[in-house]
Amino acid sequence: HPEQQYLELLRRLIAGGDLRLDRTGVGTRALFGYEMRFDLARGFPVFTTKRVYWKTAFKEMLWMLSGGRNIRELLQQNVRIWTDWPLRRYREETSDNLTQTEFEQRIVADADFAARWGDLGPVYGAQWRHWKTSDGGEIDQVAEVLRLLKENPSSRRIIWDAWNVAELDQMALPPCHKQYQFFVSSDGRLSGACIQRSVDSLLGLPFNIANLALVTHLLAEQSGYRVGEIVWYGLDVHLYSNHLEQARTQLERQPRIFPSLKIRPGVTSLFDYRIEDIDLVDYDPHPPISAEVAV
Ligand code: DHF
Ligand code: TMP
Repeated sequence: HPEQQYLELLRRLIAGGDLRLDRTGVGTRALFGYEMRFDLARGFPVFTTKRVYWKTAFKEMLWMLSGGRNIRELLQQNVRIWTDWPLRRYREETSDNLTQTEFEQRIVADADFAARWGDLGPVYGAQWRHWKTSDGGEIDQVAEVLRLLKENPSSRRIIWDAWNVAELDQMALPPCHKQYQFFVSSDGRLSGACIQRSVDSLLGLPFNIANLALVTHLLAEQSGYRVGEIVWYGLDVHLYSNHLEQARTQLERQPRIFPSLKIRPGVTSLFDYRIEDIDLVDYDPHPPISAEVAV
């Protein structure tokens, strides 16, 4: 089963990961460099050995594709995975001790408050869609990828990149999944790859794989190709020390058959997709496993 690639990673991290103290102070077991490949014709790679909240992940991907950088648009759809970082900044800079829920409600209710405190800086969406040029213009890298897929599919430059060195210091977190590249094979299949510099193997990674697969499907749909593979490269791939038990639980489980992705036909632009247009059918995972995210 293709999910064994992921379980093998967890096994290696538990058995032989290098123990290192990290930025968050939690501590990780880490290895440097890991590759996984999934043939999208064999099902949609959303892991089954725990429930992955794929709708939350997909909403995050659509938000990035829209150029989003404020958590308000996520919270309006009940997506809370990015709240911790702006909340920490708010608490530090105001010494106001709002609860997470109070902070989130205020972001949704008050547009001015959201503009001041909900902004993550020029993160993924901002770089993908609005990379700033030195002459004051901007580049839509995603539109450029779509153009190349249609006009020059053998190009070796079908890339978008979020690692904007000059703006890293303005971002709530520097990009983790920092570069995407696409490839059209001679039989008309689109493959997508992602390079991820830093990988939370328990929490972030299942979302990152599902989102790489989703965006590859959506690009294929919009440019008239069938889907090929996704290829994922992680560099600092780690397991937080407070995720060890969860990883062991997951390793006791047998992977199940992958679901399939259904995209509503007739959406004419990549940027018009809404979550209602996308569904996963026959997803039958093992129960959820909860874990704390390191901030
Ligand atoms: N920091 C760290 N330390 N790890 C991350 O994975 C991470 N990911 C970020 C931002 N910063 C991060 C953005 N993506 C969750 C999943 C993805 C994500 C952030 C958080 C998460 O907590 N997932 C839980 C709950 C999902 C939910 O509430 O819907 C999960 O069980 O998958
Ligand atoms: P870092 O900036 O110190 O590397 O911390 C970022 C942490 O967030 C790290 O554990 C990787 C994790 N992460 C993911 O795994 N996937 C993601 O999509 C994001 C945003 C973060």
